[in-house]
Amino acid sequence: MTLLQPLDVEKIRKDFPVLGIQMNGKPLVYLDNAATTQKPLSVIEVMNDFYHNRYATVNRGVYSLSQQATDACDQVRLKCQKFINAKKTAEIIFTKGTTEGVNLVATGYGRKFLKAGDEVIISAMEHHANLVPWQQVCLEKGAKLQVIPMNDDGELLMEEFQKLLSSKTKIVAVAHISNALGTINPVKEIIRLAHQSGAVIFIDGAQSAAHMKIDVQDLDCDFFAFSGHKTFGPTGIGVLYGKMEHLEAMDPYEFGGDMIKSVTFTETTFAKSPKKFEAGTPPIAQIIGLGPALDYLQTTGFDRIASHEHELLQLATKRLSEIPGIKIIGTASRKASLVSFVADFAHPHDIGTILDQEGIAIRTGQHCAQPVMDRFGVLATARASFAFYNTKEEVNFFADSLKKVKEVFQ
Ligand code: 7TS
Repeated sequence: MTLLQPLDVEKIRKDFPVLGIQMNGKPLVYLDNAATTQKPLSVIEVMNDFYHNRYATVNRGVYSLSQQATDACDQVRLKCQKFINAKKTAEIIFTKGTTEGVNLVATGYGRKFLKAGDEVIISAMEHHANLVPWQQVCLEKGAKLQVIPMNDDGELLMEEFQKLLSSKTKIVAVAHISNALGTINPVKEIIRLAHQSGAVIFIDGAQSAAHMKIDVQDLDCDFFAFSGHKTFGPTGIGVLYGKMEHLEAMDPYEFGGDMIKSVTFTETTFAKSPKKFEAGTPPIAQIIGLGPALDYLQTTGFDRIASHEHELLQLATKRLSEIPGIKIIGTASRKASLVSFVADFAHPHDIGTILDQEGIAIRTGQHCAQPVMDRFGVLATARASFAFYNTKEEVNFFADSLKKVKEVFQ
């Protein structure tokens, strides 16, 4: 066995300028990575350079500036293909983010193929982005939305999932990792079971793509979506992967320029994927910014990222468990590096506000997962979510500051 070279976190932090700023007179401790991640210089600089020196539209111009921008975007599509090990670049669709990826499939696939009496299965821990689009298409089509329940640790009940599956099941849509609980779902098994029932399966990879190696061919999922801004890239760009056979069968999601083969006043024929799903001028600078973000993750290495983040999770879990009155919500045996918690001494919002005075950024609220809050009987939680650039010192400072919050309220 080869020993894993640990991450040089101090060196990494220098690549992320915002990590060096002060907030409320204290060094920023950024622990809201499940919401969005900070950007390395390589991303900032490539976008800056594009706007300064290379800006032009794509796909249309005969002039060199536009051709170069088109080539740069094509290169990023290729990078995305390799990043998740898709078979073809035509299976990579640029979206605004995970939310658009779900809507694109719920509309382009769900609206086209679902019929009254069909069933769609989601899980009890979905972000609203992977719940509402399916709920709405089910309402429209007279299909039934079924929900895989979870246990008190925030783990899906796989026996219940098996019971829900039937010949009526047409689509299964599940988060790879829960943003509210941190649970890593057994997606490979979920995909296998869904396929056994003849359903297609959509994986919401918003919380996984920055933390583990994704291999869509190995997973054998039909669709996989993630967001650029959660993978150290720009906002306004995301990736939807779909198996070619589905993309060919699906209807376009939006209509307009750049997605057609021919147009008359009576009819339109559409271009092939990915263009069929990318109407209008794409977010060119954001696509170009996504490239170095994925490079940064690859170069850092997912095995080293996972190992460092797991240490942060263990430390945070231990330190929080030692503070009387704090209850961690989400205690699955396989967890990503985030801790969601409530305290009997303060409301999550007060915790967030006081920690902010210490320069610590955490998210508080329902995390766009209201049914998860209902399941655990809480109105909101406080959530600290870690990335590979966070340090043990930051985790300890966060836990020490929580103790101070407790003193304020007692
Ligand atoms: N799915 C999951 C599991 C998510 O965590 C999020 C965003 C989305 C979908 C939507 O991603 P978007 O990039 O399209 O917005 N989650 C969070 C969060 O936990 N805090 O802010 C956004």
